[in-house]
Amino acid sequence: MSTARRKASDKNISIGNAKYESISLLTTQQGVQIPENHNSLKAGPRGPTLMEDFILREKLSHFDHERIPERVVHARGASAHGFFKLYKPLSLYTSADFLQDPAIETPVFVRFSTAIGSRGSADTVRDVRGFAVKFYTAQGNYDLVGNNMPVYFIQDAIKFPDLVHALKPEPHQELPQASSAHDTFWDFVSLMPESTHMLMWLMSDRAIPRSYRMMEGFGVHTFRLVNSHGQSCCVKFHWKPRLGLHSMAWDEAQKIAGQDPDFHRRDLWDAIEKGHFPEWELGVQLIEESKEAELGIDLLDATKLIPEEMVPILPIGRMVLNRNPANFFAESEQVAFNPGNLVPGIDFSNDPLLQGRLFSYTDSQLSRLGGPNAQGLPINRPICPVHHFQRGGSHQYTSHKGRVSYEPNTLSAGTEFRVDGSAQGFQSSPDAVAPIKKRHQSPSFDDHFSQATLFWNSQSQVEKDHIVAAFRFDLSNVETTEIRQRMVDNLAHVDMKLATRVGAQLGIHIPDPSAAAGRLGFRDYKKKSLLDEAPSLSMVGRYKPDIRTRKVAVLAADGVDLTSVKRVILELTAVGLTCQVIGPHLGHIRTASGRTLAVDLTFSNTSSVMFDAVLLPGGLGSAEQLCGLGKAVHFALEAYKHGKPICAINEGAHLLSTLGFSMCPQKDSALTVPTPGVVIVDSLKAIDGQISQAFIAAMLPYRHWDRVNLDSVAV
Ligand code: HDE
Repeated sequence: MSTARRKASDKNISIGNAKYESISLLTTQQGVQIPENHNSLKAGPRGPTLMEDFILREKLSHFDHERIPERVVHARGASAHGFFKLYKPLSLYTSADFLQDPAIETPVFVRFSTAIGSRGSADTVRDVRGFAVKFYTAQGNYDLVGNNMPVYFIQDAIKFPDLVHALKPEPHQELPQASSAHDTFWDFVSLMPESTHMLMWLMSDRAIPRSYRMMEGFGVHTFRLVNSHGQSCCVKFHWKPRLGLHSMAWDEAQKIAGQDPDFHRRDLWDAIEKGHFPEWELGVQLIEESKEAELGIDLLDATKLIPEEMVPILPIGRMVLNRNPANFFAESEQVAFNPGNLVPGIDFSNDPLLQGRLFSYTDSQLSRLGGPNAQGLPINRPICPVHHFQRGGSHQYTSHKGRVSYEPNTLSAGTEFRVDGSAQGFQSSPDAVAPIKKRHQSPSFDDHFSQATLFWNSQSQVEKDHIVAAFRFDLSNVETTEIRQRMVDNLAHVDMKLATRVGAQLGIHIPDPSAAAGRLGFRDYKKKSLLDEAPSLSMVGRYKPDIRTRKVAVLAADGVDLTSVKRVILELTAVGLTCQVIGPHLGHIRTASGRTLAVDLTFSNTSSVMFDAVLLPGGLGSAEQLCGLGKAVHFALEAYKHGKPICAINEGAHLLSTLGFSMCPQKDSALTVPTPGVVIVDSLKAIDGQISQAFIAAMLPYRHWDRVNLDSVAV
C-alpha cells in the first residue's frame, strides 16, 4: 500500500492533516509498514537471507531481549487491580491522607507470590506467600509489602542471603525446585534456632493456601503511625479475607502442582473475570510506644507476633480487587514494590530486618528493571504530581523541560519545591538513637522458642497432625542424619510430643533438648509466655463461613436423573457456587428422561482436587456406569479422603459404596448423614430446598477431617 493509500484508508490517529488507522497495519517499531510477516528477505527463493533485512533483525533482536531477570525471591506471582476504602477517619493516629476520608477510594495494585520457586514453578508448593499492596495515594505511593504469615525466619537482614541460598535449589545440581525439603535448608535453619517459630508456620497448612483469595496477609514488621501533631504509635498490619481462611490438603497441593501449576493464578483471574471480586479487611494492632515493655515481646523482633488476644485488631477499611491486569509482563512483572515507599503519617521502626529491606528492594530493582527510572513505568508511577531534579539514567521516560537540573536555582523558580518548616512533606518521626556503634543484637531477641510453643499449643488436633506430617515429609527428604537429628532436637524445645512424633519415622535417636546447648546461635533461654494458648493462631473456626465461589463437581453419565438435580444446581449457583458437570466424554450425555445434558469436563482432564465439593446425582444408568469407571470411583474416593463435602441423591449413593463401607440411606428419612460431610438424600421424601440446604450445611466447615475410616479408605 502506498503512503497515500495508507493515509487515505486510515481513521484513528491524526498527525497534521493525515489520519492513520493503527490497528489494520503491521509496522516496525519505527512505524514503517511491514508488507508481510512470514518471509525474510532473501537473495533468490532459496536464500541466502540478507543482512539488510532490518525487519527480521528488529523482530529477532526484540525477541532475544524480551526476558528480564526474574525476582531473586518471589519470582512466581500474580496480580490484580482494585481499591481500598476506609471505614472511619484515622486522624487520631495518622496524618496519612488515604487514611482520613472514608469517601475516597484509593487505587491499589496487589501482587501475590510464592517465595522460593522460579518464575515457572508451581503455585501450590509449600511456601510462605507474598502479599504486596501498592496504594496509589494522593500523597504518593505507599507499599505494604507483606506475607501470608505474621513472622519471619530471621531477625537481622544480614542473614537473608544465607537463608535464601539455603532454601533455593542446591547449587551443584539445581535441585529441588520450589521446595524446602532438602538438606541445605534444614542444615541452615537447624543452626538458626530463631527460625523455629516461622518453621511451625511453614509446616502448617497456612503454607498451602486453597486460594490467594482465602489467605490472610501481614505487614510482619512493626511500623509507626504518626499523627499531625507528630505523636506516633506502633502498628502491626493485618489483612483478613472475606471468604475465610482455607488451605489445601498436602496430597492435594502436590497433585495440583502437576495437574495445574497455574492453579492460584487461574483462580484469581477467573474469580475477577466472573465478577466474584476478592475482598480483604485491613486491620491494625495499635500499641502505644510506652506500653511496649508491658507486652514482654520485643516489637522489633520479626520472629515474634502480638497475639490478637493481647492486642485486638481494629478493622480500618476494606480492599476489593476488581480488575485483572491488561498485560502480565507490563504490570505483574514490572511492578516494583519497596517497603521504603512510605507516605507522610506512616514510618518505619528500627526492626533490623526491615532496615535491611529498605536498601535491598531498590538495589534489586536496579538490575531487575534495568536502571533508576523504573518508577516511571506506568504500573509504578504515582498518580499524584512528581517534582524532582533527578535526570538521565537508562530508560528515561520523561523529557524534562528547561536548562535547570539542580536545586536551589534562580533560573527556574528553584525554591518552589521547598516545604515550610516541619509541617509539610514526609517528616521522619524523631527517635532517640543509642550512641554505641557495635555489631550486636538486643538480648530481648534471645527467646527463640516460646512463641513456637504458643503456636503449637494453639492448634487443633488436625492442624497438629498436619504439622507433624509436614515436618516428616520435609525431614525424610534430608539425606544427612545429623541434620535430621539436630532439627528434631530443636523441636524438643518447642514441645516434646511434637519432637517425638516427628522423629519417630526419621531413623534418628530420641529427641534430646540438651543436645543443642553450646551450639552456635543457640541460647538456652525461653521466656514464659503471657499466654498458654492463643486461639487466633489456629485456622479453625475463626471466620464466619462464606461458601461463595467454591466449586462443585457434578458427576454424571448417560441415564442421569436430571429432574432431581437440576433444581439443586440452580440453588447452589444462586448462592454463588460454581457447578460443573464431569462426564465420561465431552459433548452431551443423555438423561433418564431422554433429554441431553452438556458436559463441562471429563474424567480425563480434571480430578477431584480441582473442586471443593462433589454432587452425585441420581439415575440408575448413570450410577452403574460411574461405578464401573475407575476414574469416577477414584474421584469420589479422593474427595472423601480429602475431607470434602459430598452429597449423593438417590442412586448417586451407589458410588459411595465403592468407599468400602456402608453408606446406605436410612429408610423413611429424606436425609442421611452416615459420616461428617457426607449427605445422602432421598429426593422423593425431601421437601423443596432441603437437598441444597443440607449440602450447603456440609460445606460450611470446608473440610471434614473427622470422618470415619479416613485412613483406611485407599486412594
Ligand atoms: Fe522481600 N524481597 N526481603 N521480604 N519480599 C523481595 O524485591 C528482602 C522479606 C517480600 O511481589 C525482593 O523486587 C530482604 C520479608 C515480598 O514484587 C528483594 C529481606 C517480607 C516480595 C527482597 C526480605 C518480604 C519480596 C526480590 C530480609 C514480608 C515480592 C525482588 C531483610 C514482610 C514483592 C524485589 C513483589 C521481594 C529482599 C524479607 C516480602 C530481593 C533483603 C520479612 C512480598 O529485594
